[in-house]
Amino acid sequence: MNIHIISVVPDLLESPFNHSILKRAKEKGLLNVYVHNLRKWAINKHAQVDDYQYGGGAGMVIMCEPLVNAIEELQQTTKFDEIIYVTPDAEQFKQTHANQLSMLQNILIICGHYKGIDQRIRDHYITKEISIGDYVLSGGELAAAILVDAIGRLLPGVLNDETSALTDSFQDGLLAPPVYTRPVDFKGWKVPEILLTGNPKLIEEWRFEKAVERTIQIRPDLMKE
Ligand code: 6GU
Repeated sequence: MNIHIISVVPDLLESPFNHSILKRAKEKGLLNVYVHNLRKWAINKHAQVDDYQYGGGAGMVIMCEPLVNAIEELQQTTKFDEIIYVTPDAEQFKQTHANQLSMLQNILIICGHYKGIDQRIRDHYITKEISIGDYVLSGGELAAAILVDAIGRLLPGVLNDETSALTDSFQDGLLAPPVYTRPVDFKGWKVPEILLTGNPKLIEEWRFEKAVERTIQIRPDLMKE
């Protein structure tokens, strides 16, 4: 999968994909991430990409010209399945989105900054708008990094144990159950006996029970869904 990202702060996206699981995904050639600096398409020698908003009000808005030029240049070599704008005024990102997006070949993510991007770009180029939650970040870069992480780890062959994504929180609509490792007794705190029985059916039932318990307690809203 190829993920292109357009940003005015590309440095923020230097490190997130170069460690752990995503690093392996890149090394295996399963994921390519291309970060493009919007200033490359700036409209003048001051590297301008944003301007004051019509109607007045604080905050700058990313202009049509540089961003559209950037998008159209990238479109000349890549046919994007989705052009995603990450912004707090959008539908909230869920595991189902990650699952769906992980099946695509080429996606482009646009990071806004300041007051966002000119609405006309949203109207005519953006195919999907995603927020990562009900809070405001200073820019879309960290949100974009979260999308890439959530999507990248789902790509076939990325995780060592291919079934492990299936047991993630949310993948079955429930939070994940508790997990334990050695030692069996730490300061008198014991690992639940059932996990030591070696009985896969009993263990599976116990995990499901705990997942339901946890979900009811912490995220009752998920149970309704
Ligand atoms: Cl995608 N961008 C910004 N700037 N803030 C956010 C967000 C995105 N999602 C939640 N807050």
